[in-house]
Order: sequence, then C-alpha cells, then structure tokens
Amino acid sequence: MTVLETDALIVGAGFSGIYLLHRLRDQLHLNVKIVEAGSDVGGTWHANLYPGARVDVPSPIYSFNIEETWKDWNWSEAYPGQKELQAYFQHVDKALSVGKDTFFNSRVNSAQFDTTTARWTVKTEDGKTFVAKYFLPAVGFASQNYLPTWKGYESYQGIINHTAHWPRGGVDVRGKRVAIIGTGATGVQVTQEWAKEAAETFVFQRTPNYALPMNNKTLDPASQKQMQKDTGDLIAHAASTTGGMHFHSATKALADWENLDDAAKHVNQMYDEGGFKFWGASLADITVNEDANKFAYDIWAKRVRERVHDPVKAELLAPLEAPHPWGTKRPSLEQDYYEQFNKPNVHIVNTKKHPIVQFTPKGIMTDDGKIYEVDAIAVATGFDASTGSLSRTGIHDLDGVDLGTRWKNGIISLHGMTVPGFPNMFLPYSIQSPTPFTNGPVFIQFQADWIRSMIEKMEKTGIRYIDPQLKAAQEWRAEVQAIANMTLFPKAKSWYQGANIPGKPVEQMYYLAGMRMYFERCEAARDDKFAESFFSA
Ligand code: NA7
Repeated sequence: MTVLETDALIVGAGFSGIYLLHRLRDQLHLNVKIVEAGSDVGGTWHANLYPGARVDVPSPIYSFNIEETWKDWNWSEAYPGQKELQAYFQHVDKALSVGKDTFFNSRVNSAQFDTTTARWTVKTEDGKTFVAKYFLPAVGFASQNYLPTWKGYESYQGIINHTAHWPRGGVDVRGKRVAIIGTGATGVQVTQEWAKEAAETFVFQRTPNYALPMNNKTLDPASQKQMQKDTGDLIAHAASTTGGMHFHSATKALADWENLDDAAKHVNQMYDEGGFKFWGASLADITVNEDANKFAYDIWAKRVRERVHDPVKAELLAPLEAPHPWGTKRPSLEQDYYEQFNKPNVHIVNTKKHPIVQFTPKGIMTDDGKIYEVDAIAVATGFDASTGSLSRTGIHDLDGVDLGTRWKNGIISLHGMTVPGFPNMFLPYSIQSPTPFTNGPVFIQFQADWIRSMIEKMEKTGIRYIDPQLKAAQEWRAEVQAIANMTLFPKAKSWYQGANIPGKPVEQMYYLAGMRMYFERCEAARDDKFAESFFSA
C-alpha cells in the first residue's frame, strides 16, 4: 500500500478546491494535492449536465480572480451555460496546472486526525492513503443529490434521471411526452428546454418558484474585449458588495420611501434590470419585514401573471396569496420559463394538492388516482445541501465519531470553516457562512485567503494544529440562528433550513448578515480573538 505524504489535501476540484490549490501551493509553496471523485475539473459544472444548466451570476464576476486565468479568456454570454463553464475550467486547469496535482476518479471514504503526529490520514475508495497536516474538504454545497423514496420508482420503464446524474450523451425528447418533477432553480432550467422540444410536457410543481428574468445576452467581440480588460476591476467591485455581486444591496427599506408609487417604480425597475437585483437591490427589508415582502411579492406576481395567458396556470405559477415570503426560497433566473406555459401542450401538475404517490411502469401517479404517462422524466428534487456530502465522506473527529453523527442534532462550527474536534480541517463554501447568498467565486476567494493566512500563521509560529473552541462555535451557532430569527426565512420550508430532507434537523444552515460582516468576524478570530476562538498546540 502506497502512502502519499503531503502538506495539504483538498477534496474536490471545483472553484473552492482550485482556489485553495492556488493559494496554498502557488502562494505558500506547500506541497498540495487534490482528490476528486469526478473525471475532470469543474466541480458542479463538470457534474451537472442536465439541459439548460446555466449559472445565475453574470460574467465576468463568476470567475477566478487570478490574472493568469482571465487574461486570455473571453465569455460568449452574459450568463454562461454549463458547456462554456466546463470549457472555462479546462482553460483554468491549463493556466494553473491543476491536473498535475489532482487524483481524478478517486472518492474519499475515510479521514481521521491524530494529535500525536498532527496529521490527517485520508483514504479513498480506490485504495489510496494520504497523510496530510491540513485537510480541506471543498465539496461544494450541492454535491449530494436528493431523491425522494417513491413507491414503484424502479418499475418505471421510460428514461429517468436525477438532474445531478444526467447522462453525458443527453436525452432526446423530440416528439416525446416528458415530466419534470420539481420547480427549484434546476427544474425551471430543464422546463425551459424540454418544453420547447417535447410533444407534451408535465411540470410537477409543489411550490411555485419566484423566478426572475435573467436578461441573458450574447456578447459581441467588442464587449468581450472590454470585459476582459475590466475583469479585475469588476471582481474588485463585486467583492465590495454584500453578496459579491455586480450590484450593491438596497439601502432603502419600504418605509423610507415617501411615496409608494415611487417605491413600486423602483421595485419594477429592479425586475426589469434582471438577475438577482429584485432580490437584493429592491427593498432593504424585503426578507425582514412582512409589509415590504408583500409589497415586493405583489409586484412580482403581477409581472408574472401578465406573461401567462391561462388564468388557472397563472394562479399556480404566481398565486395572488404568497405561499411563502418572497425570496426566502432560492429564486431561479429564467429566460422564457413563463411563456412555455402559454403552449397548450405544457401543463402544470399541482403536487401540493395531489402529491405523487407512486411510479408505474409507464409514468407517475398522483393521489387523485391520475396516471401521467410519459416517455422521459427529469427528477429535479435538489440536494441534501452542504451537510449531505460532508456527512457521507467518512470524516471522523478525535473520538472517532463521524461528522454526520456529530451534526445529527444541529451543526456546530466556527464560521463554517472549522469544526470542534476536527483539528486542521478547513471547510470552504459550506455551512454557517453566507455561501448560498453570495456569488461563489468572489466569496470563496475570501475564505481561501483566510485559510491561507491561518495556515501561514501556523507554519510561521510552529503551531502543529488548531481546533476551534467549543464555546466559540456554540456562540457562532447561536448568532447564525438569532440573525435568521430576525428575518422571514424561517417561514419557508427550504433547503437553506435543511427542511427539504426528511429527518434532517431544521435550523438555519447559513449566515444571513452578508459577506462584509462575516469577513470581520473571521478576521477577528484569526487575529485579536485567536486564543478565545481556537485551541492551539
Ligand atoms: P431545490 O431548490 O431544492 O428544488 C427541488 C424541487 O423539488 C422543489 O421544487 C421541491 O418542491 C421539489 N420536490 C422535492 N421533493 C419533492 C417531492 N417529493 N414531490 C414533489 N416535489 C418535490 O433544488 P434545485 O436542484 O432546483 O436547486 C438547488 C440549488 O442548486 C439551487 O438553489 C442553486 O443554488 C444550485 P418544494 O419547493 O420543496 O415544495
């Protein structure tokens, strides 16, 4: 058995894994390796091949802030699709030499730290063993898919795939009857594509998506050139915003508007400008204050209803009464999602009213006894976010208890980057941080810098290992929950709360006060409050 010794072992070759490789290998000159379960770089963009997969953040800010990667790269669209993102990662691989330090097709299945050697021993399913001082699971928040247990699922004889495990060759639905189960960000994207090609489309909707216009466009050579030139500045601007986006958050709450017509005009304008501006830049209190939330919801619903001709479908897609507060579940960005429902062969099956009870060899049965016979099904039921994949990686604490068991009754971490009992383990883009409320690459950049500086401090001062203090982690957990309780987020059953997975503890999994506040807290723990934040040896 060969044992590979390295300073740092990263799991995953997506945005966070590659950022960390760059920071630790190229800037700190440590010996660093990546273990990646997939066959190539790209993380989520290598894994998610379903039709219509596209990023919800505009170029060029959805990219690495590393000059070697952007100086000779052009984006062809404002919101790039999966194929272009995959090509981008190939380019990044070449520019940063990722592949030479990555073991592909290798899945970690156990990891344990030993305080006497101050080393992690990490093993993979294919029999590799790594020994590393630092262990960095960079597995993303959406790498463990969620497939509900439906009776008869195996008996279905048509083509069926969860969107996260889509066949590389794709699924040809021309002339076929199809079903999409789920209307999250993924279901909306699949529907937009399939409804254009299939003979008949059934969208199984339990909760309407409060989707917003993407306003995607192709970029002409002149804009591409300008964009490439401006990339550094545009990313720097994004890093100065609450969510790492191309716009600043709203500063005016609903009550700050003297005239409600002006407020409505502004909110409508944010809808028209597209992207997440309606979510982040319309009203400062949109997800905090019920009146502001209703004000925004009513405008959003009116705009959607204007686009859908059939009043029954319009009521299902954008009900007059909001089923949950606006923006407390992840809105999708759409291009012509709502227009698909103006076609007579595109139907909505209301699974709130009539849940799916079982699959049959030919299709899907709902509790009113109806069977929807279809040739192909896209299961867009989402992910066991963040903790799902981390809990299934076989990571054990100092007592030999695995991370999933440790978090069975709720997550404990310090700033979502370190976990008591798991010394020298760093988690980027994960729990109890602003992760899903940010533009990933910009946010990860900060966390990668924090991790680099912490490791640098340890190397310089001879610290063998750090372990976050339980008290500090408990306080952080309390703060994350307290912030959430000041908002409307707990009123929605969402994956942000772990509420989409049966049996998962329902708690706020992410930090809602934005990137800037979060950075300050992390920096204080590394510097002034180091001793009260970390045990070190
Ligand atoms: P999401 O956002 O979790 O969406 C899953 C969808 O599947 C959602 O509409 C669910 O309805 C629906 N769902 C889940 N289970 C069922 C059952 N049993 N029956 C019917 N419908 C069901 O996942 P996505 O993949 O779309 O997006 C995940 C994130 O990845 C996304 O937000 C981006 O950040 C990237 P529900 O809303 O629970 O009523």
